[in-house]
Amino acid sequence: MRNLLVGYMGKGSIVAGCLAPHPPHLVYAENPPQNEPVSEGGWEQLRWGYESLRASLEKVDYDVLVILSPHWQTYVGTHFIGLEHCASKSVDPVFPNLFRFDYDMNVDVELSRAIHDEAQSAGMAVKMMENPDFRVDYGTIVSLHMTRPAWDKPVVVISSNRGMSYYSSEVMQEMMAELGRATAKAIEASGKKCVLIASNSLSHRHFTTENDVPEDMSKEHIESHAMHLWDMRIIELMRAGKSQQILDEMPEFCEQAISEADGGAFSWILNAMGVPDHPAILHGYGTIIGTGNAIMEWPCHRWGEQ
Ligand code: 2X7
Ligand code: FE2
Repeated sequence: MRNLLVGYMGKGSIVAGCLAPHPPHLVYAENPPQNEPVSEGGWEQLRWGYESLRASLEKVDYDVLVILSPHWQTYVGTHFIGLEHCASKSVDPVFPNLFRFDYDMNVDVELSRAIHDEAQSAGMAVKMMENPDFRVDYGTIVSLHMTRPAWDKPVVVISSNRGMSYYSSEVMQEMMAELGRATAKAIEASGKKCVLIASNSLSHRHFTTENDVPEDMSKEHIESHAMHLWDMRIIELMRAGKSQQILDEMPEFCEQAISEADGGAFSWILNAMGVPDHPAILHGYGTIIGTGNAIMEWPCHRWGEQ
């Protein structure tokens, strides 16, 4: 008898989406064994926010973490890590005093390739990254570590094609909408349950000098009132489920708040989730060297039940 199900999986899903910022200060403050520098803590509100996100994700059944980081910058198309295993030391180029981290991750190359192929079919410029000496960017590593420090789930790592820097915010948004739809389509066909991570800060104006004690919290605050107003506006929109309005305001947000959403991760995740009108959960907010950072969760796995 012929098995008609062979070759067709289907019914995979995005079970949660997360906004998971990646300042290396968070890992430094946690003092995990993988990181060389030692701290006295700091940025607790954000680290408690991550604790709350992790507790929430503990209740979710999932197979893979899919992440897009603005620090893996590829100017000719969107790239996907195509190596089964990546392990090395990551040193932050701006904060080598805070982040020298031994990472070790397994990649779901099958799913990476499936998203790559869907994006290619939609007309996007894409590439599987297969250089065995490739060093994973610290944005990817910090967000993955803070979301799941056990490093026991395979990951899909997607680059930022810098559409905004190279063309315009409108082009960036168009490309991330396409990539988001391709991501959702490939995940559905894969049969896998995925947690998506957009690795970026909100407002991104930062201090230009560092204190002698980086974790001295008496020196930490938002860079300006204007940045605070933008951060609160975007958080309220997420909490109200107004994803379309966020996408509509994205060009002004990126320009006026110098937002790290310029890398496309935020637009990508909203589109992958189908531009949800369901509210996101705020797990934490805080500043790091003046930048605004929110830890958010869209609990997509619950939406079918409502
Ligand atoms: O990459 C970052 C960031 N996005 C924000 C603050 C501090 C450092 O690194
Ligand atoms: Fe960053």
